Amino acid sequence: MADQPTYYLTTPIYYVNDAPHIGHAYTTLACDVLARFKRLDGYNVKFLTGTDEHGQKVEKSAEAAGKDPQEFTDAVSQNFRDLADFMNFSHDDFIRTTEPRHIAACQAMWKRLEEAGDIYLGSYSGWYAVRDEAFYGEDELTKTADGKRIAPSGAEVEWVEEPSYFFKLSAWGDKLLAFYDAHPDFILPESRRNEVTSFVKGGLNDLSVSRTTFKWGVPVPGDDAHIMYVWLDALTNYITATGFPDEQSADYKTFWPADLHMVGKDILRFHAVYWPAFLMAADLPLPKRIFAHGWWTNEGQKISKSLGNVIDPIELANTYGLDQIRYFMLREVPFGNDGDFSHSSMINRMNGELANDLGNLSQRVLSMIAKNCDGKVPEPGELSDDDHALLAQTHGMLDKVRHHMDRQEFHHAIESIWIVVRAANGYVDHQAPWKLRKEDPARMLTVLYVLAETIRHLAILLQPVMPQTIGQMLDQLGVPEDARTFAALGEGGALKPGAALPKPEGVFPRFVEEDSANG
Ligand code: ME8
Repeated sequence: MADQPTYYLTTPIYYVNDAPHIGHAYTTLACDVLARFKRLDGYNVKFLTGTDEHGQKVEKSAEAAGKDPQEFTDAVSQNFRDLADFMNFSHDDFIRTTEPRHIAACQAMWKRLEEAGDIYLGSYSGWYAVRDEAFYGEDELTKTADGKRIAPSGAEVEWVEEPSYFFKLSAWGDKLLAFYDAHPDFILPESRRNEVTSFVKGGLNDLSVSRTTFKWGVPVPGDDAHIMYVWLDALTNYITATGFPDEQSADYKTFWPADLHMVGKDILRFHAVYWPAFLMAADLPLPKRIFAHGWWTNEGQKISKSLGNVIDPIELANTYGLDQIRYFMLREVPFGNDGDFSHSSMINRMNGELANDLGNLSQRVLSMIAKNCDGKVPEPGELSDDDHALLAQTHGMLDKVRHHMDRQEFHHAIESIWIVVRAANGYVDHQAPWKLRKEDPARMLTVLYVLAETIRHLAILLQPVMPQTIGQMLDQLGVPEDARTFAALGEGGALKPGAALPKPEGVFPRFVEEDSANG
């Protein structure tokens, strides 16, 4: 389709120094839900994720594991791909920064910056945190009792002195500020935008963009003694995946600039300051949005390997169900804020909202249809005011959900759906179709039809969040695979009275405590 709208979204590429955990799964999940939503809404979507495999931190981790860096990154990167499959992520491409396509793109990017006159040779002396792969000014650091210097992220810094190429970041401050001004939705949420703006207003220093004291990275073109700073290398992945430096490639033309770079708040500065400055200097178009989400803690504590409280998404999904945790992560915390994981809130959401609100609604209605309508979609009669009222809410959902999804307000998107779930439950209680069975069977058929149509809408809109379980729900409603897009929400896709339905089965079990012992 020539005029099909397009949408390109990316996750951060994760460092391969460590096993993937819930934080990585969270960012990619948010992108997965959005990618699925856009596809169902008719977009040609490109959804990119991957692994960041160069730099001192990865080199050190490989060394500690007694492995050659390539062998090490091959193994850890595979863990990230396995997690993505396990989580049912629908990425279209998985990029690794050690791939030849990416090394070529990085070197092309370097040359453009150099030709633009934005790179010069100097020497760096200052503080560097390997954990963050970031340079810090003395004024940003705090000192511990034993004299160590600590970056705001909590990472320890070390003194570095070496020849280095610099990027003239200082020359881009005003242009960045003008860009933020002209594009008020470039950085979301708004509080993060303010943070970035005041950082840039404070004045930018030139950025050291090459290192000479280790080898694990992309060589600087024309000067093999230097390797490119890992963040310049890593950020370039977003454009590599579109075929850059071939600006004539179909993917580049279709998808660059990206619609959304989704990141955690820890790496906002790299995405909202450095990356746009590199792109401006290289005379390339800038992405449309950087969204920085919040940070998860575990039962109130920072998640860290040293505290031994890292949450393994696989374990969690084995306990509660994959779609249950997908739902929980996007429902529990207003997207953008920090959030706390606790088993009790997980169980509350799972039992209260999935098993009770949604699961019971669908199970009640479908079993009444199975029992009282011969297992066929009932034939509605004339609609009452109550029927019209519920259907109006049902039909109004898509616009609301779309509005929130376009601003990455996943929690509001889900709430817009849940308003209708609750309204439908209220309608069941009020209409009491089980009583109508004897008193007014024709009215019962109408009520069950209105409910089945409402459930069809709810399910179609919930597919991005819980693709597997909701797929089963749509199977039970007899909705064909090709009638599950948002275009099919309209009358053309409505349930056909008389169509036979399969035997209903509950898809959202309650969590009972013994399950944890078994699972
Ligand atoms: O920073 N809560 O990679 P990284 C929420 N390679 N999100 C979390 C989280 C938590 N507790 N922990 C991690 C890097 N994340 C670079 C990125 S991009 C060009 C290069 C998520 O492996 C969150 O998205 O340290 C965060 O930004 C990212 O993982 C950091 O991943």
